[in-house]
Amino acid sequence: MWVIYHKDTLLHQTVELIGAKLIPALESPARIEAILKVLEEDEENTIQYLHDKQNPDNLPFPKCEPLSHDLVQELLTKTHDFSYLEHLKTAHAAWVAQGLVEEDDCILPECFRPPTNTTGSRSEQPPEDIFARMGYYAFDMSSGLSKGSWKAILASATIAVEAARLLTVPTMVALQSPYFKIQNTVLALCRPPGHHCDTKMSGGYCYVNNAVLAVEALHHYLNGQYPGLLLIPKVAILDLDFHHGNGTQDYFYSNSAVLYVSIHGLNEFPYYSGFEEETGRDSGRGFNCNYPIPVKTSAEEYMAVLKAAMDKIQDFQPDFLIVSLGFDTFRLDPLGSFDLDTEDYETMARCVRSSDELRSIPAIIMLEGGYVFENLGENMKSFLKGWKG
Ligand code: Q9C
Ligand code: ZN
Repeated sequence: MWVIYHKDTLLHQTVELIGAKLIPALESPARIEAILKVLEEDEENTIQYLHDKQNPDNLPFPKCEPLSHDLVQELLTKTHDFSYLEHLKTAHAAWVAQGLVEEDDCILPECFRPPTNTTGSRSEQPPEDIFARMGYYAFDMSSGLSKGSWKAILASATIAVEAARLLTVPTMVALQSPYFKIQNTVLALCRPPGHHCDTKMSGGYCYVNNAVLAVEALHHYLNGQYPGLLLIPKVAILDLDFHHGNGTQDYFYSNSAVLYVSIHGLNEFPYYSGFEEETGRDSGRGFNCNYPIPVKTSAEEYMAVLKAAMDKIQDFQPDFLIVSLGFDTFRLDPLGSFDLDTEDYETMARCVRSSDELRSIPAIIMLEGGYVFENLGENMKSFLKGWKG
């Protein structure tokens, strides 16, 4: 398995408000460290350490557009609000400069923008006050910023773009390098996660939507390969995180070239989306599919729903598949309530790859949530075992 990792993803470290308690955020660097450790133990994995400047293009691809950081910026600006990105980049340092916090503290929103405030154009604007702005650009209290957050957010985005690059390259080099013919999956160790983030609001530990970026990056790389043609690939996004990916759904809601399918906890965070009747808008109608399932759902019940979701995806005949993979469906997860155990991830992945057709779709497995870091490595290993078949 190709795995993409960047050590800057570890730099983001915050606190969050759960109940009435301020605690170190459950979404922690230890999550990535735990997964990486297990992946490094298996020599069948090819791990690309993206931060390795000595060897920035350490893959044996003869002719392909190298990863460009300008491109990551360009795609970020295309998919997210410009002043939101500026905010993410500068807010922490601005608070420190104004003496509101110490450098090692993290910052949290305090006053949110009331959605019913429609008295005038001023209320639509970000507040002048840097302190207040934190609440304009967030929808909950699990989206704090620390000193290293922006670097981590950027690394996470870069991983998503790199995953798309690696996936589109093989179509070009397959004939020269037979090894890549069988290589149709990239595992993107993104952190922070992305699926709750829309174009201008962080929340649920998400700051930039990595799945959205990956789709845009696929467009970029494919069209670079075949200049003169406009290729609009069909992309299916399968969201297996315990929580509904409101940001991803939102971005593609009117888009018929992207099918969003999500299985998630019923009446759980983020609370205001993920219902069955959300099926898409305008030409995107029919290309959004939510499977909210009740708490305590057993592995057997879960797999039946997943089978239905995979039928839907197979009917769509996608050119690419992005799996937004969260391990907060694990039975011990503090933020989830399904009854899935480590071996069930193997079954889950087998189900995603259960036909020749499904197996042939080039895929990005993209990390979203999952908070029991002690089990994350084994759960990922189990999923990859099922994926390889
Ligand atoms: N009482 C992801 O898994 N807090 N985000 C929920 C419920 C936010 C989860 C609190 C959970 C966010 C990517
Ligand atoms: Zn989640």
